This record gives sequence, C-alpha cells and structure tokens, in this order.
Amino acid sequence: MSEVVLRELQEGVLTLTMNRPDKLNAANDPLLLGLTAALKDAERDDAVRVVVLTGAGRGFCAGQDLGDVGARDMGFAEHLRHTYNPLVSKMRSLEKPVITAVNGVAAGAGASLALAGDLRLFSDAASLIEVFSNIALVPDSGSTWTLPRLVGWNRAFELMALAERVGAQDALRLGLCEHVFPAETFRADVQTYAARLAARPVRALGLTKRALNRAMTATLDETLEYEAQLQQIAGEGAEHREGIAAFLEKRTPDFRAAGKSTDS
Ligand code: T3D
Repeated sequence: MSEVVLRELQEGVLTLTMNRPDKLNAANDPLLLGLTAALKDAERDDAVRVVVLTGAGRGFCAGQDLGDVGARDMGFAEHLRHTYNPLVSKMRSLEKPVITAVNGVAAGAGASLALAGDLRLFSDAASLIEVFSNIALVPDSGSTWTLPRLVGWNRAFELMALAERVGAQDALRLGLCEHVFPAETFRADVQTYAARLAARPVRALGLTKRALNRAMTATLDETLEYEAQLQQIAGEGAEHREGIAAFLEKRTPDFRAAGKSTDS
C-alpha cells in the first residue's frame, strides 16, 4: 500500500504531500495522524526550516473521507479531538513557517487545513469550499476561527451556509491566500517561495509566530510586555548576532549557518 503522507526535504523545505489522489486526498485517520506525527518530527529537526503542506493529484484535500464515517467506533467530537484538532493546533503552534500549497480543491476540513497555514499559496486551479452544510454538519477543524477573522463574520457565514466554491482569484481578493501561481509551474513556484523563506531567520520567525498567536487574544498592554520578553530571547540569539554582523560588514546574512551555532 502506498504511503498516505509523503515527506521530501529540499533546501530546508519539508514538503508533506497528502497522498490519496483517487479521492482528492479525502482524509482518513492514517493521513491525519501521519501529518501530525510529521509536524512533530519537523519541530525537532533543525534541518527543517519551513514546512509545506500540499496534495497529490488534482485535489488538495476533500475533507473527511465520507466512506469511513459510518464504520467508526467513536463519535464526531471524540474523532475530532483525536485527529483534526491536534493537527490544526500543531500547524498553528509549530515555531517554523507552515505554508499550505493549495494545488486543487480544498473542501470541508480540507478547507480548514488550507486556511490553517501561516501562508497560503493557491494554484490558479485551486478552489475552497466550506462544504460542511451540504451534509448538514458544522464547520470544524478551525474554520469558524480562521474564516471570520479573514473575511468578517457575515461573509464567513454566507460561505458556510451556501457552500459556494471560491476560486483562486476570489480567494486572493478576499484575503484567503497570499499568492496565486499558475498550475503548470505551481510546485516549482512553491519551492522557490518556500526556499526564500527558509533562508530567513527562522528562529526569529518562530518567535514572531508565537507573538502573533498570543496577540490574537491579548490586550495591547499584555502584547507590549510579551513582545519585550520575546525580543529579549531573539536579541540574545545567534541569528541576531549574524544579522548585525552582516549589516556592519555590508554582506548578506547567513541565517542557516547562524541557526547551526549554539544560541547564548
Ligand atoms: O468527525 C468527523 O469526521 C467530522 C469531520 C468532518 C469534516 C469534514 O470534512 S465534513 C466534509 C466532508 N467532505 C465533503 O463533503 C466533500 C465531498 N466531496 C465533494 O463535494 C466533491 O468531491 C468536491 C466538491 C470536493 C470535488 O468535486 P469534483 O467533481 O471535482 O470531484 P468528484 O468527482 O466529486 O470526486 C472525485 C473522487 O473523489 C470521487 O470518487 P470516484 O467516483 O472517482 O470513485 C469521489 O467520490 C471522491 N471523493 C471526493 N470527496 C470525497 C471522496 N471520497 C470520500 N470522501 C470524500 N470527502
């Protein structure tokens, strides 16, 4: 049996590919648990500087595999707590950039995974559907958290209520993705973008992610204090020393090398 999660590491970019193309990468438990395990491995592995999540074939992810639902020995809530919720939490808390590279349709929980990326890159063949209401379910896996923050409460509700397909250009207009690349060159364009990010000071970016996550639910004063604490950590790090040295020596900083040296 082929693996449901493919891993490939290139230029510090770990690409995780959901690999059930015949079902548009509809998610079963091995796929969801496999993705979470891969993210935990990526968290510990210094060779991984950026993670890309994408899909094999013409789909990104069609959400829960509907063929599996009837055969389960657990309820919906328990299933979500066991599979999707840890995955989405890990994507958001991983202190390395996580890019979702949406190559095709992202539906249901697949749309939630697409939106959970720190940066969302769409192919011009991609689309996103909050498809849950078609089968009389509630949006899950974080969609009720991400979507209203991106498009506002009312637009989010309309997308959820009517389950209309949002194409790539509309996704860009609505702020659901940062860039749209042609389908023909998508994988190469994603790798180029991700490698550019991998050359950045990823430890500082991890702390930036931590700061942004905290700021989502904090007051201004709490945020100012938290920024000060994180700046202390970043300012004592090897990446910062390299950034300053490179500036003074009028050269490009080598943050990859700095990441390998021991932080003070
Ligand atoms: O605890 C819990 O599990 C709750 C969690 C719920 C989370 C959810 O994600 S609920 C939402 C589940 N997803 C859906 O309802 C989406 C169902 N799929 C579709 O609506 C359509 O397939 C798409 C709009 C995504 C794409 O349409 P199209 O026309 O491009 O492709 P297609 O022909 O419908 O699908 C291609 C194949 O993939 C097809 O198989 P076949 O006929 O070629 O053998 C289709 O059955 C299969 N497929 C697509 N989505 C799923 C799926 N098989 C199983 N589960 C799917 N979700």
